[in-house]
Amino acid sequence: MSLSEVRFTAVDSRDRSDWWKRAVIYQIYPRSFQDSNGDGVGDLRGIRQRLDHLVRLGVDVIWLSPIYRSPQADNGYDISDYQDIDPAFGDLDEFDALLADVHARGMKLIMDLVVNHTSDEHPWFVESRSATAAPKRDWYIWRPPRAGFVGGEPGAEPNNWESFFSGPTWTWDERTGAYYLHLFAQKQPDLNWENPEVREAVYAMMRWWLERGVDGFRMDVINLISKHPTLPDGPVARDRAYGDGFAYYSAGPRLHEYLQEMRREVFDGRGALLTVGETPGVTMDEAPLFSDPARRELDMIFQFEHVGLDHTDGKFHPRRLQPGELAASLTAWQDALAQTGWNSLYLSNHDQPRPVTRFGDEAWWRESATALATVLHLQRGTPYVYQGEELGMTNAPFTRIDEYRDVESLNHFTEATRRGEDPDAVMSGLAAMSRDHARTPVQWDATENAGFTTGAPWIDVNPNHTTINAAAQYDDPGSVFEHYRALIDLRHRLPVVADGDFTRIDAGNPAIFAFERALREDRLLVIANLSSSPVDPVLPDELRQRWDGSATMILTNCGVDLGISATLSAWEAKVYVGHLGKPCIAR
Ligand code: TEU
Repeated sequence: MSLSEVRFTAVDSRDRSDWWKRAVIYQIYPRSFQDSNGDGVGDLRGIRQRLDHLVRLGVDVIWLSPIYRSPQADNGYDISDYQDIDPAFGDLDEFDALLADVHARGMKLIMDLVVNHTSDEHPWFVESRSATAAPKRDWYIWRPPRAGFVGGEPGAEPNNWESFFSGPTWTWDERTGAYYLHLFAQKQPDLNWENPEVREAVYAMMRWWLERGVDGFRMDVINLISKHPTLPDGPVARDRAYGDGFAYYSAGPRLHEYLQEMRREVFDGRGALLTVGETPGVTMDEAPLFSDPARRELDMIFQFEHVGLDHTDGKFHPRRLQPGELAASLTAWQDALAQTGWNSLYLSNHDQPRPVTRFGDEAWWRESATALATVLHLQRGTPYVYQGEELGMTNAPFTRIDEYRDVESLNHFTEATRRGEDPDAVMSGLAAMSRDHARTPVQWDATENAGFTTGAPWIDVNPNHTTINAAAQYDDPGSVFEHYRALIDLRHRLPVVADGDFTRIDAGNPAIFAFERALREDRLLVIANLSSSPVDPVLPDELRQRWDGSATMILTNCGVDLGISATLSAWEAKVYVGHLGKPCIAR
């Protein structure tokens, strides 16, 4: 039976303020999406040229990584003008044209909001660093050297925190004889959210974008905007020069106050918008505080547990996951937000390695890419597709440091080798975990540079674009792209996908991720083998009795249906619909 023959409980989604529960969001990293002018860097006009790819895929919302004016020290996450477009990407007229094109196709567009920090070239920081008496001095976080030290000498930093991008979080500024805080690169000074003028300036900028017509924001490291007022030292791991300040710079005492204030000042009374917070390190206890609708903060957040499972001594010393670890983590988050709050579902973004390489198996490329997508998209939450994921793009085969571009990777290489780590070992860490794996250009076709640019791309195109590319996958019913399209279609058509409860099913083997979704009488059953060997599911009797004979398979990455208890081949995934009571679910 095909999906079009199955009828489900109708849920009226008009006027739903939580419309985003049935939406799928597509992240564009503009620098690597499509170049239109041959300079090797993707741009806004390039995005406009490729919008039909997104229409074909069926996504509802585009999240645009930063396109604001920026020195590009962190590829645009270092903003020097929040109300202008970087010339590398276009200008405000081109942006308006893009927004109009997106809206004309029935999609929405959300912007990346990077307000934990600015660029050091932002006029606010230029003024702040100019004099201790400057009116904007207090817009950033300035501190004197540690007592007993002379500013600029080793160990004189105000505290021992290590930056996300290696080295201390403090940079000495000779002119005014003080250190400024930067949790990320030196060129990304942290704003002082304690200062009400800073908050008002941010809110005014956000209102300006909403008035221009954007549909919401993805908020970069939003759980880091409130710091512990005394900025205490963090614990120091063995053999490390710096401490971990996470407990003191994340989830600070005023975080939720700021988010509630932002909601009132920016979003109230504006209709169908979307807000999603990026919250690294957030715990299951904290998560509902952000996305409980009654608290009036954000619609949903990105948690990081499953993308940290393979870290050992930091992200650049990864390990291969054991069967079942990924599913256990995702299940725990389903359970944590079952009653209150809402999950953002993702396997990748511009900061993470490619999921088919990391969580799947390139030897089972198509099967593992589609199995991972199946278990992700059919959970409760809002799925995010990162550009190229829908094509099963893989990690880059980089072997030399000069192939990498990312400030995090380059700083890590310098710091780790300076500390005495074996350069080959450092290169293996990058080969597994560098953010650049997500940033190689989208593989549109098999031509030179994959159809991304007619010039020299800013980062190398993956040579496997000759086989892995969009043109080869359109209309091929077995392709990764068509599988993603089918999953997105299921969310739009079946209310049980968007709104149903989630229950993990123990299928007798940790490699199997099986779960059931339920909404009133509608049921959905997902059974997937997340391993490269065949496995026999042992399903609970109660489940078999309920499903055997009545299960209708509506999607598979394998082609055959031998029933819900059949042996699963490597990375096989299948989806069944069923019901309680009536043979077919009528509205
Ligand atoms: O990332 C913040 C973050 O915590 C990570 O995803 C980060 O990239 C990783 O921990 C480094 O190992 C956000 C953006 O997504 C990222 O691209 C920016 O570089 C960062 O904030 C600073 O704006």
